[in-house]
Amino acid sequence: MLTTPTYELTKSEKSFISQHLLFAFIALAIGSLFGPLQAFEFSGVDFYPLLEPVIQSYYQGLTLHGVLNALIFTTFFITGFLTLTTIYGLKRPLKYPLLNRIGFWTMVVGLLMAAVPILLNEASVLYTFYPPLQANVFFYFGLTLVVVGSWIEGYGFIFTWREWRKENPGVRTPLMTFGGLITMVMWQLATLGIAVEILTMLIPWALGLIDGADPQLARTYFWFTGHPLVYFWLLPAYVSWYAMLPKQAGGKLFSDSLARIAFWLFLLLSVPLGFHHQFVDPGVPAGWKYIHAILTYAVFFPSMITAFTVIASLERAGRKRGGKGWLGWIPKLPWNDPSVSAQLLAGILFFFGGIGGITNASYNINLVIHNTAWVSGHFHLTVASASALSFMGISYWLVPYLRGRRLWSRKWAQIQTWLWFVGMLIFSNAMHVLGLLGAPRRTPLGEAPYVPDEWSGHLLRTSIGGAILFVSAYMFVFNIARTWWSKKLLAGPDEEVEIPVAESVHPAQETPAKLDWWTPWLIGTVALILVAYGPQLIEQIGNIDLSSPGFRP
Ligand code: HAS
Repeated sequence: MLTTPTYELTKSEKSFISQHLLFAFIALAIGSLFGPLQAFEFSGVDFYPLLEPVIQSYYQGLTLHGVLNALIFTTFFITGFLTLTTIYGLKRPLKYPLLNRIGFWTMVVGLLMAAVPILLNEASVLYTFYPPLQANVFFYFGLTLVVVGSWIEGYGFIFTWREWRKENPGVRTPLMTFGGLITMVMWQLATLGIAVEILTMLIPWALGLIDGADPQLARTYFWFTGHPLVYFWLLPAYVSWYAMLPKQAGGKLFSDSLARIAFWLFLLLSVPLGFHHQFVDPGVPAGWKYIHAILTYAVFFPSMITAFTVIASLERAGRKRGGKGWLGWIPKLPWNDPSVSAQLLAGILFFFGGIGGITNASYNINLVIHNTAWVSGHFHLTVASASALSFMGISYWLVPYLRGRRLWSRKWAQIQTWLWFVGMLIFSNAMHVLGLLGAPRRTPLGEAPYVPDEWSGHLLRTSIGGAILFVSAYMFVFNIARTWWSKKLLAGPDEEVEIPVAESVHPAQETPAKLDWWTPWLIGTVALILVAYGPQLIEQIGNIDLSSPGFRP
C-alpha cells in the first residue's frame, strides 16, 4: 500500500516537468541514431554517403550525436528531474513558476537555434566547439540560450528553497532537494567559463567583429566549464542513488551526513581542475597542470564516499530481503524492477569509468591516452552509463507518475537495461583498448589508411557493442513513447506510482547543522576557483592573441 503522499504535484506541475522530459527523449532518440553510424564506420560499413545531402559528413553526425545526447538530453532531463525534487522535496510549488517556464522556453529556443546550423552542416564543430573550428553564429547564440535557460530554472529552485528555509528555520533541507540545489549552484559557477568564451570571443568572431580567436584561451575557458559539466550530468544520478534508490531497494540510506559531505565536496572541487583536460596544451605551465591533477585526485574522493554509502545502503536492503554471506545480499536486490536494475548496472559501469578517470588524471599517463579512443571509452561509461542509464532507470517510474499511465512493458525495460550493460561493456572495452593501441578519437577509422591489423578485432567489437547499444536505446525510446501516449491509465490505489523517498538510518535532522550551511562552503568554493584559475586566466588573457582565423571542416 502507498504511504500517504506528502505532497501531490498538480496537473500543471506534472505537465511542466513532462515537457522537459519530452524534449530530452526527442534529443536522445535523434542523437542515438548517429551512435551506430560512427560505430559501424569503424568496421568500414559507412552509411554516411546514404544520408547525403541531409547529413554531409562524419563530423556533422558526430556533432549531432554529442550535442543532442551529451548536452541537450542531459540538460532537459536534469532540469525537469530537479524541478520535481525541488517541489516534492520541499512539499511546495515553485516560488515563481513563470520564471521557470521562461527558463524552460529559453532553453527550447536555444535548442532550435543551435539545431538549424548543425543540420545545415554550418556547425560541425563537435560538442566542444573548439576554435579555430568555426560555426555559424546562431549555433553559439543557441547554446548560450540553453545555458541561460538552465541558469534561470536554477534560480527558480533557489528562490523556492529560500522561502522554504525562512518558514522552516533549523530544519535540514530534504536530501533530494539539497542535492539538486548543489547541482544547480555548481552549474551557475561552472558555466561562467563558456559564457565568457562565447560572449567575448566566439560570437564577436563569428560576426566578424574580431579577426580571429585565441584557441588556447578558448580551451581554458571551455574546460573551466567542461569538467564540472560532467558533475552536472552525474549529480542528478547521485540524487537518485542517495535519496531514492535505497527506498526502491527496500532499505534506508546508510548515512545522510556522508551524502551531504559528498555533495559539498562536489561543489568545492568540481570547477578548479579543468587543466586535466589540457595536459598537452603548450600554453598552460606544467606547475598549474600538476595543481589541477592533485585537485582531480581530490574530486575522486566524493565519488568514493558515494560508492561506499550507496552500496552500504543496498547491502542493508539486500540483507533485509534475506541476503546471507559476503555477497548473498546482491542477488536479493529487486533486480526485477527495471528502475533499480538500470541504476545498479549504471553504478557497476561507473566503477570502470571512474578507474579510467583516475588514469586520465595522472599527468604522465594522460600523455598516452589523451585524444585517443580511450577517452571515448571513458565517457561512454560515465555520461552515457552512470548518468544516461540512471536517467533511463528514473524514467521508468517518473514517466508513469507524470503521465498517470502504466509502463508499457516492464519486460522490455528489464531487457533494455541489461542490453545497455552488455553492449556498453563490449563497446567501452574495445574503445579503451583501441586507445591504448594508439587509435585516435574523433576520427573515421574505417577509411583511415594507417589502421594496423591489430586494431581490426577491436574495431569490430566497437561496432558490435554500438549495435547492441542502439537496440537498447530504441527499446527505451519505444517503451517510453508507448507509455507516454498509452490508453492504459493507472487505475486505483494499487496501481499508483509513488515517488521513492529514502529515509536515512539516522534521521536527517540529526545531521550536523553545519552540513546544511551554505556560506562557508560557497566562500571556500569561490576561493579555490580563484586560486586554481585566477593567475592563469590573468596571464592567458593578458597574452590574448586573437589571430587564429576560423575554418569549417
Ligand atoms: Fe571524465 C575526460 C577524469 C568522471 C565524462 N570525462 C572526460 C570526457 C568526458 C568525461 C565527456 O583527468 C571527455 C571530454 C572531451 O571530450 O575531451 N573523469 C575524470 C575523473 C573522474 C571523471 C578523475 N568523467 C567523469 C564523469 C563523467 C565524465 C562522472 C560524466 C558523467 N575525464 C577525466 C580526465 C579527462 C576526462 C582527466 C581528460 C582525458 C583527456 O586527456 O582528454 C572522477 O570523477 C571519477 C570518480 C568515480 C569513481 C567511481 C565510483 C563508483 C561509484 C559506483 C557505485 C556503484 C553502485 C552500484 C551504486 C571513483 C559511485 C553497485 C551495484 C551493486 C550490484 C551493489
